[in-house]
Amino acid sequence: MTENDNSGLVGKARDIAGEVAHEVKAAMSAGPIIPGTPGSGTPTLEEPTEPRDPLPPKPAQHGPIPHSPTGAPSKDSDTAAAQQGARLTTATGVPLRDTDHSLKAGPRGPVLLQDHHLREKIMHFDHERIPERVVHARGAAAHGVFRSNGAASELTKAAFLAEGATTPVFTRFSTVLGSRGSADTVRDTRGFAVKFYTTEGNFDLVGNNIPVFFIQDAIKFPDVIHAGKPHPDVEIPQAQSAHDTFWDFVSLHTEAQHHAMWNMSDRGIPRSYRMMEGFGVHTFRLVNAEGATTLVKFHWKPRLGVHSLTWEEAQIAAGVDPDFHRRDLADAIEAGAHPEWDLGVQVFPDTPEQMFAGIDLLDSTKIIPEELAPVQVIGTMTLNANPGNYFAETEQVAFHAGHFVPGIDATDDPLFQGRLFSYLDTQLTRLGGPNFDQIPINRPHAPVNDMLRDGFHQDAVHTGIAPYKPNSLDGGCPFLAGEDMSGFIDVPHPIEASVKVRENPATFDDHYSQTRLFYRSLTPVEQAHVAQAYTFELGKCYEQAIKERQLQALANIDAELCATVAAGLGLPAPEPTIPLTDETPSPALSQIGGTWPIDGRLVGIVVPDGLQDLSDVRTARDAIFAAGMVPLVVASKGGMLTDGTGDPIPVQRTFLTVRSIELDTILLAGAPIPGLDANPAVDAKGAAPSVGILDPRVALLVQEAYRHGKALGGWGDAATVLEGSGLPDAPTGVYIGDDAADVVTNVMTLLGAHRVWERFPA
Ligand code: HDE
Repeated sequence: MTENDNSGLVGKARDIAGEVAHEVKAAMSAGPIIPGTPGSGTPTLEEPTEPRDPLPPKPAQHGPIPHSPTGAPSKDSDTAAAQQGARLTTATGVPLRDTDHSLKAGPRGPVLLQDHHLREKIMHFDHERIPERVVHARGAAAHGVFRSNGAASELTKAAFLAEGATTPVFTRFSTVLGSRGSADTVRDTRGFAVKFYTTEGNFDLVGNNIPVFFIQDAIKFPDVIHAGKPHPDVEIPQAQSAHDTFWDFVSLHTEAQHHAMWNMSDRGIPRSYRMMEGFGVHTFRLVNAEGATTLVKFHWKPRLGVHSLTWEEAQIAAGVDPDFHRRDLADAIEAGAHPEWDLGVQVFPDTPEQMFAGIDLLDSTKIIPEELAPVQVIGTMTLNANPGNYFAETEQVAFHAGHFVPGIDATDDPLFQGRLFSYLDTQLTRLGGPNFDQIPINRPHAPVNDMLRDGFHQDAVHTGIAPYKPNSLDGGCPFLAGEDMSGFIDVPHPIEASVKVRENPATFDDHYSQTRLFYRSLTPVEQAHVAQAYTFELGKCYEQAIKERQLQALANIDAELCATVAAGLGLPAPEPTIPLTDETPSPALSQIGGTWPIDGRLVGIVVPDGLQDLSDVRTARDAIFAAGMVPLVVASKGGMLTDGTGDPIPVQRTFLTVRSIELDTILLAGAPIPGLDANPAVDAKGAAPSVGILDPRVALLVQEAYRHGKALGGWGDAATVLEGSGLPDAPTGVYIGDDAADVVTNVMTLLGAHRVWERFPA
């Protein structure tokens, strides 16, 4: 079995305890995994001809946990292939002996209309696509489990939040603006949607990685999305906000300024889905067993910390690896580095005015700083398996902000109220009818007896004759639930008696002070990134008036920020039109300054040609695996590295295929001379200062990694690579030693801070 060959692990026993999602880690522990294997079997050179049943999925994959369309547990396996038998058939199960030739009147045709297999095959292919989501079209998802610690059981009667309850989940991350095939690393908000398959029905927490939203009222959603999407005449630019229509809207509709600032910060370019916070954004109402209510905001806190790409990394990745985030998620899970988030709540008393510390809890453009209302952890989510089929699961999953369970309820936030309509409605076109809840990934794990009948794609074969209430013909079934066990009980919350109006409360009027609060809570490095992002985005706008209008908004946020951006645009910085408030910074909003686990991080080991002794490389690989990271060996050409003593070492990347953006850190096992395919004069990856001595692709690797604040390490002649790549003398965050294990230990310490922040000018 080679390093990339996991076939021996297939079929290992899986933990399907009760309803809980699988722990594939046990199966993976048979040996370290270099993720990325395309299938569960190792292919033969010749096309296989001996009939055999479909292969099982890879060890780190499974499908939806099987339930009937109406929520009954099924004995089916979530790892069984949907396709059955060894032979090719039609959709109706008729065996076929030829799928390469149409039925023709003689070898030279014409083709005959009676060829059912031809017509069925083409007809089905023609309809393989469904409409992509109008927003959040591009995404990646994983299965997992949520374990409650019971801390919320005083606040809510929701069964899945009782102490010790474990609940299967399916979580989908996404960008907002781009089409389904767009790049992952664009500057944008990320969706963070979790479906909890609870014993009381499905609960969906459909949030984002940014705690505020562009608009306060759902009626503005089409406006902000039309502004952010590509220009309608030429459909440019794809998946980004650096264009006139976006900034036209944001600078006119200034309640969008706070969210826009978060997008311009490092939060807009996450390093990984695994390293993002998630926010429910709106305020929710919890109801406990006694009927008492509390208002809460939901937060997901990643155990790996919140980390971002640099803007240059994000741009390179969008071209070199547009699948950067989905690959990262799938690979980490396959490598056994199961990402985890703590779910927490900020808790507020449910007072009639629904305000906290002077902040309106119904205004989704506002946060409550964590220093005023700490986040209390109520459980932990672990993502531990990849989907078995992208379309069936990630594409067809249907989240709905109104999928509540008993004990969780909506508030009157006008943004949320509009979502309650939208998420049901959108599925009618996207998933082709009203029965989308019966698609396997959407099926509840609780009994369903709903009196909803028929319609497109009805999967349930309902029995009985009385899908109405009251009835006696079906024995009165279904019966109503008692109040103690029922969802969708509207908490008797008083509504301000008033006349019908189309207006916002006065507490929604301030659009700038929290934007300023966010900016002032960032460290100088993060603030510099914000200024660069505004300068870049506005610099991409064509119209002068739009740049000037947005500069006016920045003047109302922070004079220094405005001046920096104005200087970059070559425009004068305007004076503020409102008095600037003195906001107390919220340190919790900064991403920098701590140390975090490094699970699943990718470590490149660059090995020069002809290294006589590979024992240091083996030592480094073992230490990297032992730390829960993934080593990728990089050499001048593919194949195996051998030194005649230990096991051969497989090469995962060559100087041609590697790029710095996919590596969190680089270890140099010496100084590689130019590979046979290196051509400094024409190589797209550029020439090094020391052409002829050092492979130019390695020099570029080191230069980029250094510029992006990545830790570097090495042994042997590694120091000459640093010099040859043009790094400064005594570079910070670089550890060169004699002992490979010692180098790995030191680089791991640096990696814990995510980047070598000292390298960034503030
Ligand atoms: Fe969404 N949103 N949204 N949204 N949203 C959709 O539903 C909508 C909003 C969010 O991975 C759509 O099934 C309206 C806030 C996520 O499948 C659609 C408004 C937040 C996802 C829709 C909002 C979100 C969606 C498109 C203004 C964060 C992807 C396809 C009132 C709290 C879920 C679909 C997935 C998807 C409507 C605002 C998060 C059209 C009308 C605020 C993560 O129904």
